[in-house]
Amino acid sequence: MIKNKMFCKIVFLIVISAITVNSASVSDMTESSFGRNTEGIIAAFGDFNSDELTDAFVIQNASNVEVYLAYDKEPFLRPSIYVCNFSDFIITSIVPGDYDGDAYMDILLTTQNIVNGTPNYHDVRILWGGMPTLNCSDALLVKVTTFGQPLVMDYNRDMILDLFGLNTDHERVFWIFDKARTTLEKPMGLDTLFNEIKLPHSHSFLDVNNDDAADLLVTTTTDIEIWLSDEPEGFKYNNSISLLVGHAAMYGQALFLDVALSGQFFLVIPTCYDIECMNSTILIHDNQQWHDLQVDFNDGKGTLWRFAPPRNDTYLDTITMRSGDYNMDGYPDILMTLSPSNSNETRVFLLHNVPCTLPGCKFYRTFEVQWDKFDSFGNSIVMATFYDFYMDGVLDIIYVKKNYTTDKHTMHSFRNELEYDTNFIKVIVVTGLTNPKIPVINTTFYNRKVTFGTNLPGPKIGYNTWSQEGTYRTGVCAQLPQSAYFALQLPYSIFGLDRTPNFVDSLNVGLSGFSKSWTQIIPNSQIVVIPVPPNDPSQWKARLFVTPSKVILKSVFVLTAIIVVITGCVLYLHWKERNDRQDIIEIDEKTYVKI
Ligand SMILES: [Ca+2]
Ligand SMILES: [Ca+2]
Ligand SMILES: [Ca+2]
Ligand SMILES: [Ca+2]
Repeated sequence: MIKNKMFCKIVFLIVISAITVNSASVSDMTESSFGRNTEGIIAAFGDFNSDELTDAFVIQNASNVEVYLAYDKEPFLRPSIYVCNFSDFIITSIVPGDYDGDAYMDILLTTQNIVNGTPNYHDVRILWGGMPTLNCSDALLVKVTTFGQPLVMDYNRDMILDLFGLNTDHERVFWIFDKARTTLEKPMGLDTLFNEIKLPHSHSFLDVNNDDAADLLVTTTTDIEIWLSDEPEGFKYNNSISLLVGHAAMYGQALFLDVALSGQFFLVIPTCYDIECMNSTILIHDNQQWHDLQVDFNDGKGTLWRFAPPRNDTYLDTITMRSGDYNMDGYPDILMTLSPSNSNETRVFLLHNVPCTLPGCKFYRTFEVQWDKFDSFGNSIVMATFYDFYMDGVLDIIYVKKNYTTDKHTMHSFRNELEYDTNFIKVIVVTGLTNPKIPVINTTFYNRKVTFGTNLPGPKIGYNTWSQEGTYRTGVCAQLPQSAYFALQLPYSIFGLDRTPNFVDSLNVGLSGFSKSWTQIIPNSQIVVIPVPPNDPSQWKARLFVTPSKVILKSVFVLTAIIVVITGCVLYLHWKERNDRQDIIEIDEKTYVKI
């Protein structure tokens, strides 16, 4: 009997140790993300084939566009049949979205001619979606030509995406698309009264005055103009935030972030006080005045770092912060490309959003550079951005490395392994457009008839909740407020809820001047909000996909393993006992015979 118990114990220990080993793995996940197809640069994200998995749009050899479809198994991003190779122009940016209102995602390309191309002039071409393959000849037609890349937004709240930018005469205009695939150019007007647009610009499309309609924020060389949306069509100039603070020499791309987890957007902008960025900092506007976040760029090993000074190179032509909540505490962190002060080498770093505790703090949060976190990436990294490979609400990282000898770029990825289990909600607001021609498709989660539509810029998504300790928490995110110059924003919002396993009290979505709240949201769920019809929020729907958290999955696994082991032990002991009894009976019989 003792022997049997020992046997069971050993089996049990083996099972437990197998589970523990299984949970420890390597952080570099390039192979499991891209397989061998690493060449190219990431240009945008969007669910091209309507299967709820966010696909990536990749530019290869400067002139080819390829959709890397997302899968729930390795490799997570794979090249697809959606590919076009062009020869007479280079692709400067990609913005996926629905530009003809047929519910299928189209691919907007901005391009420059290889021969006679002029810097800053971009031709806009659209590859229409909904075909079994891409019809590459769609791109022969130049829809419009813009000075600087256009901002993708929705001018007239019809869910068909439109553009804002400068035309070839350098006038501010909107280009409005319709179901007939025609383009209407509408001037913004009053050009002469305003400052010159900064290029590369960081225009944004998000609601800043809390009326649930996305406003237009225009970046000029000296300020940020706020144009409010107060009617179904168009924008009215309201005020400007001056950028003239402390004699800065150069500004990077502006971002609007809920930096302090207060349910309010703050304008954050990377700034250099000299053209070599030797004195770099991040400024925040608290809606009254500017504050220097006093980010420490000294790595503690004797090197002073700076923002990579803009140069004529992919991803490096402007200073860009890409935001995402890396440690799931609710506060948005940022990824940035930095250079040491003594060379032009570039590397990427995570800047953690932390409380500001120094005596000189003017604002209650700041960013702290994590110097060692991405040591494994090595040098010549030109860009890093967030992407959720495992669809578990934890943001992993895609980074791009440049080989300066071959002039080629390769894509790599890094798995974000949090040591603790955190909770999140992931929200995507789609256009809600439908098309009767769309057949039944097999999705990851279930079979359904229609797509819910595609990437939508402009919605405001917020939540309110009480933590277990009784503290109030509120957060807000803008969906796809920027799309030009490799902003690489994800089409969904992830709210890190830290370790709060409670229901989220309310989730609010604001769009086109209307809003709706949903209450008692289960954490660790992905919510698809379908705002149909846009002007009647009582009919808006939220579809919920629950992602079991790592702890629950592990518990289920451990429980199953224990049950298997115990059942095995019971069966073995039962068999053993029957055998032993048989022996006793036989012995008894022999003994009886002898007697
Ligand atoms: Ca997809
Ligand atoms: Ca379309
Ligand atoms: Ca529109
Ligand atoms: Ca964070």
